[in-house]
Amino acid sequence: MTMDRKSADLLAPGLFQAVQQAWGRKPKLLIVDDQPVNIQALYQIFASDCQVFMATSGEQALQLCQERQPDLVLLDVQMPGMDGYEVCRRIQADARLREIPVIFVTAHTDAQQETHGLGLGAVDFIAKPFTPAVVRARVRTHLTLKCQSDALRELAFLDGLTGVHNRRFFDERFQAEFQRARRNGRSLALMMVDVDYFKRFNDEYGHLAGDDCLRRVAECLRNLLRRPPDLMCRFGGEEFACVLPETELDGAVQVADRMIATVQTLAIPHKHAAQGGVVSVSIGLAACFPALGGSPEKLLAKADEQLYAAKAAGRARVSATAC
Ligand code: GH3
Ligand code: MG
Repeated sequence: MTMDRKSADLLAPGLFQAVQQAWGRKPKLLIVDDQPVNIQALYQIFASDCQVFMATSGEQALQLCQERQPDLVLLDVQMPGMDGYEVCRRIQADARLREIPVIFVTAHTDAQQETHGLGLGAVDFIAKPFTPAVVRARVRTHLTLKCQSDALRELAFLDGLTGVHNRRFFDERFQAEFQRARRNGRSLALMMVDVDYFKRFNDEYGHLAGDDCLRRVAECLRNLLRRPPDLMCRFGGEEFACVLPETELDGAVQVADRMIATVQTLAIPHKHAAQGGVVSVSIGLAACFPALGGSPEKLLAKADEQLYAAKAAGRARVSATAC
């Protein structure tokens, strides 16, 4: 097969290199068409640059979206059963899916149809029969945009000082983890971790030293939470919240003890410390089985109560309750 220079460039390996680098993996592309021959044609264009998933019906497309979280969907409009418009509407209606860009690939591209599809939230239209170079170029553009918006979203959930997740992220994820624990009948533990006598630390060493201390404590806590579903964030000021899914009270107490000990081994000098002349933390811990009742707010209030108890009992310790 001969190829002119331009299409050879477009088929060169590494077409999505920048995107691939940012994500640390190949982009995930879902191709939806009821005609396998159309899927095959699109597959050949992307097979080497993307991880490609294929669906021949709307229902299958939605299922793959849930299971695989593709980065982009190439969606046929006319399909028996659920058509492409309905698939797009359902993707937009689902909070877990709505960030996935949808490009319609259709033989019927009059202005009215395009307006309708774009109104449903699609990002682009490609006319059939398509030109491979055009399809590649459009997909590349929209994958790049998706990559950039993912990065911005991630940034919006990070705390600027410490680099750990922020309160906004906690609010979303804590609710979601509580519901998940309720559904699967597992225990959920919440820890509130607070730096001891931090006001005195700032007064003694200055705010910049205080900021540096918070960064080091945050990094230390984060390194101690190793299971993938564990979540740690800066709750506010010198207070951090840790959510430990599928963890019962005993296990969480062990993690808390390790946190307290490890923060002390950072050996950050603190003239007015609770113990040993170095910065320490106190931890309030509460664990519950959401399937038996309760609410995220109640669990948070319990962990807070325990934090006050740990402070009142002398600081640099954990106080815990099952609820
Ligand atoms: P306790 O042991 O009872 O927790 O006492 P504390 O002094 O740690 O608690 P308090 O709530 O009285 O003071 C918290 C201090 O944390 C006050 C505030 O200036 C400081 N702080 C909050 N956020 C930051 C920050 O981002 N940087 C710095 N340097 N200080 C902060
Ligand atoms: Mg404090």
